[in-house]
Amino acid sequence: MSLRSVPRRLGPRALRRPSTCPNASQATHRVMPKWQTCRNVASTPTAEKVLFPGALNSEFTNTLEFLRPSQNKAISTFRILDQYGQVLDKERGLDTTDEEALELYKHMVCLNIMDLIMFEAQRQGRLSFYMVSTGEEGISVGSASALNPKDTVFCQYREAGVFMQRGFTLDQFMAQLFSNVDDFGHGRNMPVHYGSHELNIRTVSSTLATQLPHAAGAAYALKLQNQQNPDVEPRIAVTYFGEGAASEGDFHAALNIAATRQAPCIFICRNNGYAISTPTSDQYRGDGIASRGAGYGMDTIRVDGNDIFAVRTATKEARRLALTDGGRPVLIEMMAYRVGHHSTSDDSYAYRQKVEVEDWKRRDNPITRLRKWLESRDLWNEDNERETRSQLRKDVLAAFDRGEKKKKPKIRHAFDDVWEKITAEQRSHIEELKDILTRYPKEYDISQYEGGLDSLEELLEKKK
Ligand SMILES: Cc1ncc(C[n+]2csc(CCOP(=O)(O)OP(=O)(O)O)c2C)c(N)n1
Ligand SMILES: [Mg+2]
Repeated sequence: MSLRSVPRRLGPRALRRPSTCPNASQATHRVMPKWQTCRNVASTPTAEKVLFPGALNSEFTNTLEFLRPSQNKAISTFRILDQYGQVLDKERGLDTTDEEALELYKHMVCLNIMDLIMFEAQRQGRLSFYMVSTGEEGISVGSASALNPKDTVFCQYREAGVFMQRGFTLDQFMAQLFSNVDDFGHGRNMPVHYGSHELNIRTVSSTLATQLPHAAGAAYALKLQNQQNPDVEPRIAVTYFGEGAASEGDFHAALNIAATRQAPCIFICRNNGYAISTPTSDQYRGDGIASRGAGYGMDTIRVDGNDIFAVRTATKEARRLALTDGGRPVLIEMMAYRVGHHSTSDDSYAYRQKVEVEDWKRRDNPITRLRKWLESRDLWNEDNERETRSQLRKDVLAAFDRGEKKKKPKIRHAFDDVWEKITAEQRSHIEELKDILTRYPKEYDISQYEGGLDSLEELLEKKK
């Protein structure tokens, strides 16, 4: 999806052309919303509407009135199920079959079990780091289930459910978490930085919000591709981020470029109330993150993240909107509460009351809400719950065992994939590393690395 893959006709010159002018490339702007077209006049004596280029649809007024967002009604939160798992609008019904609901439920439970096991395993010193999704399983699993598997996804780090729903296996999770020989990243990332080329999910990056401009750019490239290949099923880009990440400059740059370029991108914010120890009350004064979508001229909705049906329906509709009129971005703010600690490096009771967390655990969460719905339809009962949990626990532990036992990736991967041929500087680093590893065998147990020291030899030979 680099610019180089865009044909000349739609190349950099077309990208630079302002999209608001009628003479802009026909190919890139076949369908234009009316309000975007250029005005050739600054004003007319009888004009009722502002004709300044910066605010095209504003009417004149002689009332001196400031916008006071604090006096507006807060943006509503869309839900389909109430807290007791009952469908609120019986006529509207559901767009999820019983089989799909059961599959979603099992994925959420599996994720929850994996989280419990891996969190404990980190405490035992068996892996270096972990992050749980507790309380947010419905957002990741539900939204992923409403996308096309070919849509390209850019995650933050608390969306293991997206990977699980798309088919990332327990062995693949474990390979990344234990940095073993099967890890797609060759052990070069810290745990929970999953990625899968096959599943169209770009690798997680620690640097907050960098995934947002990446997604906006990918969406713009997809817009061009969708237009060039009308016979191929159109695709969109989707990105996930926390409300804390929305305080980064990259958030604003991404939303703005996606809006001005009308790129088919869904921005999914998981608003879980905290950015590590910073509560939302210290992060912003406005109405959550949804109000910002409106500011960027974007279709926006706020959704109850504890209601997986609402998450699915909103995501499906967002996808439809994202592909309407040649493309447009959509923002979804999914409301949740971060039940777990931020990560295994955090103790959240240092900055929030335990009772607050216990209260949320009891009050509402996506797993119990769906379970209540399943039970009300006789699709689930206590026996199913016990058997499923026991089986999933066995599956996770078996994958854990396999993953932990496997060898580590070749040491040479520490130097691979940077330059085509190793540089003189890299060569000296490799030789120095080899020397240290040879001299201090007690400190560095290289037997656990595939190929031991030979892989460094291999690299020095191959890349001459
Ligand atoms: C650019 C950058 N700044 C700071 C951090 C440190 N950091 C890691 S996670 C995090 C909080 C993010 O909160 P949020 O986006 O709400 O996601 P959540 O953890 O709640 O899912 C911070 C500040 C970072 N990784 N990158
Ligand atoms: Mg957060």
